[in-house]
Amino acid sequence: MNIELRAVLFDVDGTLADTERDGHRVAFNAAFKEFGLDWNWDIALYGALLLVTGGKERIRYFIEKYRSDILNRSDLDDWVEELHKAKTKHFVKLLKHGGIPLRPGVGRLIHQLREQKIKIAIATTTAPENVTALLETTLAKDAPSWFDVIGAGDIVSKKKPAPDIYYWTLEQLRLSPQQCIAIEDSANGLHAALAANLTTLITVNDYTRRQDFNGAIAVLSDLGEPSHPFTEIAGITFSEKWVDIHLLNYLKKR
Ligand code: XBP
Ligand code: MG
Repeated sequence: MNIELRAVLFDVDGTLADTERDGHRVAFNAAFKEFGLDWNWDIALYGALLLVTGGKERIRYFIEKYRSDILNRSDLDDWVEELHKAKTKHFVKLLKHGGIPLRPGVGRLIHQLREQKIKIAIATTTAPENVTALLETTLAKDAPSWFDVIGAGDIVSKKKPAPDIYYWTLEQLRLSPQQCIAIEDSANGLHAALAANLTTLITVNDYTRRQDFNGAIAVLSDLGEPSHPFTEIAGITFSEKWVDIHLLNYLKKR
């Protein structure tokens, strides 16, 4: 469909930066320790738990599956909320102290979109505090204000793979899905974006590489850099080897 690109909707975790294995997972384990719990989400277990989006929802799933004895706590909802707040504190601290870099091509594309007055938005399951910390520690102190819309966490009740966060973000942008493109890293994220009728580009990571990305316009290793070309994994092949506005417009027209 030949409608000019007006906005790019970025997922966060796994897309802007590889935040799960060495970020969120480490923060969850630090919160468990702070709460005196003997829980430890190792890399493999966390990969399985990642199929449940949302940190609070992930904790509850873990309790239901592995610690059902806790289910009869009368204050379970509040306790999970407090545990997740502690995790978010640890994640933000981790970003501010060790830092997790943007993935290849992300900073370059964001700057190019801004220069060419194409709107940029965030549509993520993660908590808003995490988005702010990631943008401030990887781009600039005022980077959150660069984004026309930041749709994050509990702003919607149904999280990915439900399309709600994409519907919400499109409504705030006052744009139709046909005027936009989504960039995601996971099958949950792809399902959410496709259900909102968005053309969706996938860049994979170690946790999502083997997932089913049927319906994506293309599946790439990352957004690429002139010095670090991307690898095509599925979908169309390109002469260009890094994602820029020209390539995004080409993808939208397919
Ligand atoms: C990935 C998620 C999030 C993070 C953890 O979000 O599912 O839950 O794993 O962050 P994205 P919270 O949509 O950016 O891929 O603990 O704040 O939920
Ligand atoms: Mg993601």
